Amino acid sequence: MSHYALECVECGRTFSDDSLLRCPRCGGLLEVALDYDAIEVDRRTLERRELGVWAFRELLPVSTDDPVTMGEGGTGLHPCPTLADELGVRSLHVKNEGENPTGSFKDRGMTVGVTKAVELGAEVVACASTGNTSASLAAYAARAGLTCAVLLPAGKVALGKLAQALFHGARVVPVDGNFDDALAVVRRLAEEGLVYLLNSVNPFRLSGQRTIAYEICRQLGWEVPDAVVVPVGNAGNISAIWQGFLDLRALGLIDELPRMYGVQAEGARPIVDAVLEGREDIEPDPDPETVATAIRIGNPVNAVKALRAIRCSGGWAVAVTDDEILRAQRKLATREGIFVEPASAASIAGLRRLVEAGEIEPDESVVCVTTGHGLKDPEIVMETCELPEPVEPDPERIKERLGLR
Ligand code: AN7
Repeated sequence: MSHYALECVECGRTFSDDSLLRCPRCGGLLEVALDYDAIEVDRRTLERRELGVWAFRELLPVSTDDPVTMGEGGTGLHPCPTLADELGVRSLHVKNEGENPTGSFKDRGMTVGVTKAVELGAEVVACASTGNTSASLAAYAARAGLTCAVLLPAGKVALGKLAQALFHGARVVPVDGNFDDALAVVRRLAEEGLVYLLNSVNPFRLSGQRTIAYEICRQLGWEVPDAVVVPVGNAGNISAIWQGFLDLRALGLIDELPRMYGVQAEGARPIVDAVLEGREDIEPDPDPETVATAIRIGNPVNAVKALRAIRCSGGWAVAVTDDEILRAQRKLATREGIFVEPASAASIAGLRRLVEAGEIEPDESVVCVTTGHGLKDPEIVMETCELPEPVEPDPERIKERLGLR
């Protein structure tokens, strides 16, 4: 007997065929449902292992001892007292996912998803992407010796991510359209059996991303923060993190659950609107736009799950402007030494709004998940930095320039 099944998030039926990417009965999304009675883990065992995705192997839906891995997870949970003070909360930690092998949280999903692809005998793996998914998949496919196909919204992917996808040898197709258009095409190719899909409709990938919650709890000594703030695009990550907390509680490793907060950009906010209007599904936005290209998504496929996570946890969703995002990005870099990409900074900008709105209270503890590294998008940063003119290597001139007299 396996320690997991695939469960339809719409009709609740369960299946044991790992090759499924939708419910064969109703077409709904599938999620990994762990059989908690079949899993034995305790805090001591987990604490003895080096932190990382595979430290939680009993909770991952694969059986191999030989995963496709590069040491993903084990990212820092950094206390940010200066920013906590400024934003008005008792404690703020940043879970910095930019520290993963390819620079984003996607690696947690890909190590599990690509391991499953190999197990299933896939030859071509594929995704649509705003950038990070393609960078991660290209790297893991290279490592596994698989052919990788990626569809990108033309002209809207940050330079670092594009360089990664190209350099790892993926077949890159820029598409005249946005992420949602590209995802629709690649889902079709998957249904025709031409590729194995590794977008966040893939339940195995999201299983790997649950380890963000597992790690936060372990790093806090099995204390659970009051609030977890997550940038939202396709809405897979916030759903996965919530499910991770549910897993740990079901296994008796934690007692409490956090409130989950989603943050979107003003120009791409279907989840925020659905939360404000109390709806259970979103109205797609055909024309999303934001400087945070990673979350420039108008029709998030995991919306139903994310809305459930936000509602069940007692959380909320907020939108932030591009200007707020860029200011938060700079603040995190200059006050705390943490360089993240714009989409990641949305969590910090969102926290400010949530505190102002009284959603998060001054005596509470908060974890913001910063999802990708600042070096992913050097161009956006250089637009606001001034590169000084060179001077001769003369100590006097240089002292003058540095203001050191
Ligand atoms: C840095 O790469 O969708 O809500 O195709 O790169 O789980 O989609 C990226 C998403 C947040 C949103 N932060 O996560 C892709 C892609 C960063 C991201 C998100 C993304 P989801």
